[in-house]
Amino acid sequence: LGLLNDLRNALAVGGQLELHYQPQYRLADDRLVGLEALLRWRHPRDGMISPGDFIPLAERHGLMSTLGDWVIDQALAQLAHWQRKGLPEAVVWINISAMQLFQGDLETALASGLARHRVPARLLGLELTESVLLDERAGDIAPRLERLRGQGHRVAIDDFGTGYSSLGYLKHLPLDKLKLDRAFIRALPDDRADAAIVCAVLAMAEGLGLEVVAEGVETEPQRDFLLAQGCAEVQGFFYARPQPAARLEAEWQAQA
Ligand code: G
Ligand code: G
Ligand code: NA
Ligand code: MN
Repeated sequence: LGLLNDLRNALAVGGQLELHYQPQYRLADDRLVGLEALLRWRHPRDGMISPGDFIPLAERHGLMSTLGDWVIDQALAQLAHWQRKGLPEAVVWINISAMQLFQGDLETALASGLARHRVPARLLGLELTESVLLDERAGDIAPRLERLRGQGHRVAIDDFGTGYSSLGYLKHLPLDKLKLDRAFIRALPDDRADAAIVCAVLAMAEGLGLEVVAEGVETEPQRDFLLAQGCAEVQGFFYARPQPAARLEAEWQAQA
């Protein structure tokens, strides 16, 4: 397992892992209001390796806590840097894997990182997929989410609508936001079924007091449809790809 050893090495020596950031915009005024942090591995021999390929490896071999802690620390260091530069406030959202919830101590890793970097918890959002929420190894998730939100973090459901889960959890879990999966956005505005699903989710979210961000917005007609239906926020290639932090700063500063 060469790749596994390479990943161990990357975590030990540093310099190969990076976070890229994909902006999220508020449709009402086109302001950048959030950024999703996405892990990238620049392998010294094989080039960029997708997290879809190495995160499952990390999970299988007990490296996910270390990798997850690295993501938390890196995102907070970046937030602290942006605070010092005086950039407008935006929430950085990190992806939390199932392993991070049922191994290791996520609350402690977050709390010590926030203290070390002097960043307020409200600026670090947590994205969890439905499958993570319903993984029974994670135990009773509601009190854990309650504690994370008690620390000040915001919590979003990632890939909402694709998890084969009942809607009942929306009643019981303390949540802030739904990330509408890009599967429902792709064929907008023409596909009547997708349009109906998107409108229904927007209405439901409003009734539940949840925010919505639409993922995978790639075209202007998709954007126009979402705006017309009252979707608050968007993320996708139409606006921006995930990119290194430094590359974002000029555009972001310009809106201050
Ligand atoms: O960026 P890309 O589309 O290659 O991401 C592939 C998958 O990897 C996505 O499902 C994304 O959520 C996940 N991913 C990216 N970065 C992280 C991370 O820091 N932690 C976890 N747990 N998953 C991540
Ligand atoms: O599973 P998750 O939603 O975390 O996956 C996020 C990934 O989705 C990012 O790594 C990014 O590369 C990808 N992504 C972001 N915007 C778009 C988009 O507009 N179209 C497509 N096809 N993928 C996107
Ligand atoms: Na995500
Ligand atoms: Mn998603």
